[in-house]
Amino acid sequence: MTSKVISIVLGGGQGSRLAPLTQTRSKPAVPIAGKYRLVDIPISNCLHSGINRIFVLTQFNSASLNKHIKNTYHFSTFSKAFVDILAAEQTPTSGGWFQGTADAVRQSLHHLATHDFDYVLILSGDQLYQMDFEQMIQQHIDKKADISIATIPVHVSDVPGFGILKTDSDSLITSFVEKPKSGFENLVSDVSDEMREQGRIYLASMGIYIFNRKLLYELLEGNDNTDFGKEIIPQSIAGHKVVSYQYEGYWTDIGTIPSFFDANLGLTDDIPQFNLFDKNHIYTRARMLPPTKISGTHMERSIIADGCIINAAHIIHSIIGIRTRIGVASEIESCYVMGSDNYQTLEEIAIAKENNQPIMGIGDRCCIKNAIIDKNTYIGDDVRINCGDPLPDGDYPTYTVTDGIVIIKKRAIIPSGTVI
Ligand code: ADQ
Ligand code: ADP
Repeated sequence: MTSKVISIVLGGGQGSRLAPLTQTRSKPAVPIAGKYRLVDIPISNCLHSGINRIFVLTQFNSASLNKHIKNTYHFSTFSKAFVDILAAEQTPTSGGWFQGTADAVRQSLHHLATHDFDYVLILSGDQLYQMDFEQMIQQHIDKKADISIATIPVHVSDVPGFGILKTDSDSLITSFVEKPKSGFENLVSDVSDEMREQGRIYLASMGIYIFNRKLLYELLEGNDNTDFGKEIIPQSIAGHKVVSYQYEGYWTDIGTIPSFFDANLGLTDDIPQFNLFDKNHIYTRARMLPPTKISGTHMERSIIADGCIINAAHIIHSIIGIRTRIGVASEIESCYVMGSDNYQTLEEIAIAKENNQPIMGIGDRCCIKNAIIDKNTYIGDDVRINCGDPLPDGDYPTYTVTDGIVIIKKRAIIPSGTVI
């Protein structure tokens, strides 16, 4: 059944909500959880569901995304499996940037044409969840649906951020309003007791769709509708069988800095809602890094990736990404440190120290709280980041503050003694 499915991962528009993490890389390439990249989540869900023909649509291509996909997803030459990146491109019939989700798929349809498939599974690239798409496809076939939408019960406070819908007793979607701002009381759904107790009485679209092949072409060709949520889905309700596939597991949007930060740090919980240790684990690049070396550090609720050299005083409620170096007596609390792409040699470190320049990683006696430290940053000694009064939002050459979270930009050099 899944052999008849092609998956399209919507890798992101300009990614401005994740800026500055998306300043030099495309959104699917943004690192998460210390060693993965955003795109690994939808791809892993597909592979665990038996779907192995995957296109990743992205607004601009970055070397790191290409490299990551090329180095990670290898398939037998005897299988039809692939993970291909489709970046917005200029062709004789289109001008460049994708105008929205539907436009992105429209501009990519010609790449699908030569493949054998009956269904297209469309996924968002910025969500954290583990879902078996095989069950959703089975329901789509059993119910003879034209379009299926994965849905999840949400609280009233979340309603303005989602496509909200109502179904009949057979899961057929009878109304759909994209991100309603008011007057949505009539959209309350009949949910399970458990969901009602949690106040989750509205059904939201998860932005995960299955389309029958022929219908997808009909809906996208010959018009200039740009979005699934704003146009294609609401317009399809009347004339087509649009069915809800209800999901009640953990699912969260990670498209903004606060949600990205919370989702990452949430992984350090005792029993996190998103379980990295599940048997259906997330795939990523096998890097063959040395094991992490730690000395004199008190650690609580933290995840430390491979290849780190850590001498900090304490690390609490934090994720420390691959190849991170942290100097002596430093204190790290509620941080996501992404790590580095390479190590400095001992010689480079000695030269930097002679010249009083910071080495890659975090120096000695630093205090860093509530921060995201992007890759390949050089933070000197005695640096204090977000360890005083709450900071107002703002954007500066080496860092940005968003909702009280400090994001140190990729490759930033923060001289010794700096206070942010
Ligand atoms: P949003 O997530 O707000 O709502 P949108 O901004 O269209 O919708 O993004 C959907 C996905 O497509 C995201 O992963 C985004 O990065 C990606 N994307 C956006 N523009 C793109 C482009 N031009 N090219 C490539 N990828 C692009 C949608 C639905 C709602 C639903 C929520 C659930 O519209 O109905 O409730 O998802 O999160
Ligand atoms: P990201 O999107 O994570 O910021 P980049 O675009 O910098 O990543 O590319 C990351 C890849 O480039 C890594 O896999 C790493 O192997 C390589 N790379 C980046 N900088 C260096 C460097 N200074 N030396 C060696 N390899 C590097």
